Amino acid sequence: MTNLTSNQLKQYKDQGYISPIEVLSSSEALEARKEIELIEKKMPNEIYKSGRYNVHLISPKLDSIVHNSKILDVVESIIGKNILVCSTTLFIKNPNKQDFVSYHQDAKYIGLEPHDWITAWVALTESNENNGCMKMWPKSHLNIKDHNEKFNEGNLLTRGQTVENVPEDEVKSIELKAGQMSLHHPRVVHGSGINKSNDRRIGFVIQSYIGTNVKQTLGKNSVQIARGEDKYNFHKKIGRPNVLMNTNDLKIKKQENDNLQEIFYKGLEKKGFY
Ligand SMILES: O=C(O)CCC(=O)C(=O)O
Repeated sequence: MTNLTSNQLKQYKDQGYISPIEVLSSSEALEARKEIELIEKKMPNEIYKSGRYNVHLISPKLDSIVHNSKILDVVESIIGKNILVCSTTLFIKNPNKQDFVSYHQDAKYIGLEPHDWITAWVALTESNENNGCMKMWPKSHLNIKDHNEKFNEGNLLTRGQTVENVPEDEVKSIELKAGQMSLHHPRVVHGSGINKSNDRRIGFVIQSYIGTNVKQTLGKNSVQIARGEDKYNFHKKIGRPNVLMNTNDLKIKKQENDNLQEIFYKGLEKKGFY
């Protein structure tokens, strides 16, 4: 099953990303935003900084996006019919802050091998040049690049991973309306600038949908089955939340996030904010 055109599939293969793809209505996107903001109000530290990962494990609204059949149909046409979800991240940029994301390749540090996986970036608010939308360097997915680890102020990445000298004239802005998504390849170089608007920019990022053949080489990740069957069984399976902020689900999220910290900071004593 797919709803991608042959041009879109070719774009993914040649350029390393596809955008925009309609997946949610604007009211569904707003409902998800409201659920995030309710969690922030009730448990202010729960999804802050390194808590931003795996919020779908405590939020039925975000979980329903992860398992949305429109998204899975598209993902299936790229990585095949057996699909696991190994993590999600909230990339929130609040107004009047200097938050940004340096140019980087996800595959450089996430530990998922082989690269039969894909990231879905779902816009829960509009994402545009003014509020710091993602920017992709087309065709950069063809090889792995060197990264500096800068741990710099405002950088939303764990180690401040940075590919230097990205040719800005080749980079494309990925502008999305609330409810649209982009898909990107594990090796495509991407980043984003600061939010100069008066509202938040919220990206709910399913990072990543992986094929069942994909291993976590830097630690362990539990997964949900999104579609199909898992004959490899490389990863522990976890369930889906029925209610918001259930105590047991909060524990599972914490455990999964502790595992992610091991992966992100493997081999380092120094830790960043995320
Ligand atoms: O949300 C952003 O600006 C960057 C997100 C990102 O780096 C990613 O989805 O891999």
